[in-house]
Amino acid sequence: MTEMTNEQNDRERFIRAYGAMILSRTLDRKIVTAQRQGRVGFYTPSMGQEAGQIGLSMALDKDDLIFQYYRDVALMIHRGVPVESIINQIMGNNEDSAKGRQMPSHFMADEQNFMSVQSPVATNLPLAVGAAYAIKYRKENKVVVASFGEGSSSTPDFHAAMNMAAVFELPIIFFCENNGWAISLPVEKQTKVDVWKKGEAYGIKGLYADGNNIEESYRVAQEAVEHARSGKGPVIFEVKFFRMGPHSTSDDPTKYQTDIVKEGDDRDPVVINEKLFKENGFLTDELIEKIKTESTRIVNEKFDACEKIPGPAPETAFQDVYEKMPWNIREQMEEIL
Ligand SMILES: Cc1ncc(C[n+]2csc(CCOP(=O)(O)OP(=O)(O)O)c2C)c(N)n1
Repeated sequence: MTEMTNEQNDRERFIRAYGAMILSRTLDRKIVTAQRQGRVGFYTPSMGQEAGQIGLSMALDKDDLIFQYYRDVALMIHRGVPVESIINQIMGNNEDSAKGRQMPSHFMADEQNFMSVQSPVATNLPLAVGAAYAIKYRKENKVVVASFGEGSSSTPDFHAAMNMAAVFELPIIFFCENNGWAISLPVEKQTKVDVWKKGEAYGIKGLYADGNNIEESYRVAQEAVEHARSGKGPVIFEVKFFRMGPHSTSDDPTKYQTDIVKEGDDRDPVVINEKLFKENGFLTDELIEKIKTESTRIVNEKFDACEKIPGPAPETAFQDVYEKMPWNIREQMEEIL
């Protein structure tokens, strides 16, 4: 009986994971197409990185804090960030929680504990360490996740954050999303060793998973989260997968990349996980079709609705910084309004 229930729970958990992957993929494709049509300005696609992100998300609790980077759309979707809040941010319209003051792809989501993405790469890592310090100081039962690409491990911030997290034995998971490229720089020119192995130099537990495999990423993520939550200190958890899109919509990877994984290839995580989930009985062809059709409907409807929302009013550019607006800022505001 218990076994049946566990099996059912597993099935539901993995169907939900697959659903998040398809919704994220559908949204990604839609935004890139819309950018090409001139309907949005810029985007950093997350295509190819869904499975590893979702595996981690499955192991986290609602109250955990995420200092994410710009390519974490699947992680956001799986944690329950509404599709429209992602689209509103990309469009910088009046419903965007940052009121269009951030570049597209610089998401935040208060309710699901996502901090705001920062443009300079890896600057989220020391901030995440600070949050983990606060959690330990207050004896809260939360963990912090700080995500970044393998290229970002070449920054001073990465090393400072790793060292400080280790010394103070903080509840943080450094989540390295290795997609093989930092814009046009391949990973071989970035680092001589796997990023997770760098944990050893700091006294941090290092873990690795195949980021194309939801089940494996989830299993290893559980170990990472358990370690950090139980007071054993930080973890560096690396997943590897392929960057299937360009670095951003301003990039043309065909200028420097010969082997590009396309949708439907056998290295596409959607194809890989569909096969695995069909083999173990989690998914059927009918269910796959239903999930894909529903995702397309949701994304198209939400996109059209978000496009009708007007841009933020000019005075919003002056709000949310000062409790009492200084006279010189007020003067500037009055000049343009
Ligand atoms: C400190 C800093 N240096 C350079 C850049 C320009 N830049 C933006 S994204 C990027 C590549 C980052 O690669 P990686 O960390 O591997 O993540 P990916 O984009 O591949 O997911 C670079 C160099 C930046 N934003 N910040």
